[in-house]
Amino acid sequence: MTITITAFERSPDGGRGLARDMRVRWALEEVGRPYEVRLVSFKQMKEPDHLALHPFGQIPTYEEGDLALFETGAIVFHIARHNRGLLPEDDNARARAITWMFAALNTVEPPIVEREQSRYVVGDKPWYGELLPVLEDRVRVRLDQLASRLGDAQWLDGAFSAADLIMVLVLRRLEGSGLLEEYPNLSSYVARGEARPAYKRAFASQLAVANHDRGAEDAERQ
Ligand SMILES: N[C@@H](CCC(=O)N[C@@H](CS)C(=O)NCC(=O)O)C(=O)O
Repeated sequence: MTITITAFERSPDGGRGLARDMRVRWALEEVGRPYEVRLVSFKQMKEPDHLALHPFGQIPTYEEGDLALFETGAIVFHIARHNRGLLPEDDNARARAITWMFAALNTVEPPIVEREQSRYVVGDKPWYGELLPVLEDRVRVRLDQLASRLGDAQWLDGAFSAADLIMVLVLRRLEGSGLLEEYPNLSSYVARGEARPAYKRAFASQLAVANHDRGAEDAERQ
């Protein structure tokens, strides 16, 4: 059955792999499932056809036959359940990997996104200079804890799993902040994720969309 995901027609990150379709692309690449991508504009994302797939008008979505899903945690979990390679076979190890998926999304991602969004939401306020260090310290609390749990391990709990896939991409959202660099073991962990062939294929496919877009803009200017 064909798998179709949605992604930004014009990703605000210009193809740096920070948009959340990257999670789904990487998961599909890890398990060797081909997929199609439907690109949507910001306008289309808020229109009824897309809202029927995603109640919050966001990307990515995932369609496979009669099934339509939204929320990257649920999508990656679905892919991992139905294909080998992203979750351990052993019941307890699987439960622990799922726990880490939730931890990445519910415990580590929120302060990272809060810090990132603050610039867009209140970046022009006179008190922003005082707020930012507070938000950064909230991120550091989680990074301290994560770094101390990860220690010298390669992955969060034994072999690479869907939890690492999500955690690596959550941590990548800190790019440019300098925060990740304060934690050498977390930086190496992210680099290990980025070195995986499936990651590289997923990254290249989302970058190709941005490059195509840039090519079209250049052609328009000429
Ligand atoms: N919790 C959702 C977040 C989805 C999300 O924030 N998507 C962003 C792109 S990375 C989006 O569509 N932003 C545009 C908007 O919210 O209007 C998930 O993990 O799928």
